[in-house]
Amino acid sequence: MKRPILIHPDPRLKKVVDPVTDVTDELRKVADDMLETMYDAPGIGLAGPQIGLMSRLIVLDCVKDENESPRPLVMFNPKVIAASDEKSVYEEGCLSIPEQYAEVERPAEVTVEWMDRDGNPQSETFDKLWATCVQHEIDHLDGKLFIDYLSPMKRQMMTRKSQKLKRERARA
Ligand code: K1U
Ligand code: ZN
Repeated sequence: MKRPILIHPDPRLKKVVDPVTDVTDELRKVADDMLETMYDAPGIGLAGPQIGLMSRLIVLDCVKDENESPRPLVMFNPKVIAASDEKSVYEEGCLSIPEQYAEVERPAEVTVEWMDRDGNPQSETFDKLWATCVQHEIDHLDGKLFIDYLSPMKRQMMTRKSQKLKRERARA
């Protein structure tokens, strides 16, 4: 089932959300709904708070090539345990700030630990778009948006545009 995506500004997108203590069937169903919502959007990642779930759950799949098999990842309590000194810059977007993009600099490689959908611990080192996306999604769990890396003026401009779009969508 697809879930509605919250649009910035929304107080739920600014909260640090709670760890998951138990991977229940209910949470597995939410993760499946999040993947469906992400693929439909379309997007390459989605975090719990974006659908109003105030728990540390993210999903991502950065395979863009249609000839490659999809690689949906479900991460409960994801945590960056190591980050490279080397940085990379990507033009980021956010499904909660539609139609707006900006370059953000982040560590080029990160090692992430998480719990998978069976409750088993996992870890992997990500690079390129995967590294950017997993950091963007973990930021959502800490109430941080990609516009928080920009100048106050750019952030305000993008917030105003998003507010306008949100109002228009509510009226439609
Ligand atoms: O968290 C989100 O809001 C999802 C966001 C993730 C993201 C994008 C770019 C850099 C870092 C993180 C998106 O998926 S925005 C949409 C998007 O980037 C995209 C859409 C279709 C095809 C490919 C990418
Ligand atoms: Zn986002």
